[in-house]
Amino acid sequence: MEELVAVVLVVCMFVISHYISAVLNHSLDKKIEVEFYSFEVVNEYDHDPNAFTQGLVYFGNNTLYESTGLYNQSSVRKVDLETGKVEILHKLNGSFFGEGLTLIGDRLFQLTWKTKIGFIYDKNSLDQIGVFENEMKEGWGFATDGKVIFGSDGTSSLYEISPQNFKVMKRVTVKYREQEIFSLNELEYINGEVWSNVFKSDCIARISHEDGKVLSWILLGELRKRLYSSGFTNINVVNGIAWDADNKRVFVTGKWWPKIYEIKIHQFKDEIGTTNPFDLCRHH
Ligand SMILES: [Ca+2]
Repeated sequence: MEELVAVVLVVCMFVISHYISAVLNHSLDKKIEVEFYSFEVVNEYDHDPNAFTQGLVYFGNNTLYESTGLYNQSSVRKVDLETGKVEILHKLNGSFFGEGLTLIGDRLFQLTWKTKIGFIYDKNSLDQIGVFENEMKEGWGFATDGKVIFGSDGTSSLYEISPQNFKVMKRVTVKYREQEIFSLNELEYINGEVWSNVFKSDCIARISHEDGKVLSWILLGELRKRLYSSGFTNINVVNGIAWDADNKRVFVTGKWWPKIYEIKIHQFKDEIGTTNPFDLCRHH
């Protein structure tokens, strides 16, 4: 009888140890599923500290286009990257709150926050040459791959919008694992991914626009902390991503930030994959 008990015990231990190792392997798989990136600052440039940045686009020749928000203060502007000088500024009517901005060909498309009205400008003069109606709930972020416009409206939706008639052609729900990611804000299309600032967080979500899956996170909290510790205590949230495709440069800034940063990102090497990204991204 004792022998039987011993055999049963051995079998049980064998089964349990296999079960534990299967669970561990499973969580190990999950660990490498999501990637996290830190960054280094390659260059920093002056940025108008009164610009409540809502949209940032790189054009070429060190030229940026920027959309700024707040009622009675909204604008679209052409900015020299290296000096921070605002070369052309078009003020919006005070009842409009400027939001996302994107450039297709010679035309800039700017969202406004709650009106569902957007404006079209000539990129050279910033003269307003048209208006469009936006079907999203609100206007938050805009970006393009040159064919479609990607849009965000502060929810967990990422939209594909026709640049011809501004109809929504596709909508995906953005999720990290099974959790919806809300407050998608300023956007940029980079190497097939849509990068999105997440409002009131210090992170950029790198999103697959095919299915809305968050592929990885870039943690920018140190940038904001760096500005705070340099005495810039009036700054608002991280917002603004621009991409120089020719020279592979990423630029980021924030609302009322006195600087625009060119960053290079680095994948985390340590075992951080099981950490909740919301702890890492929280606006401290
Ligand atoms: Ca952008």
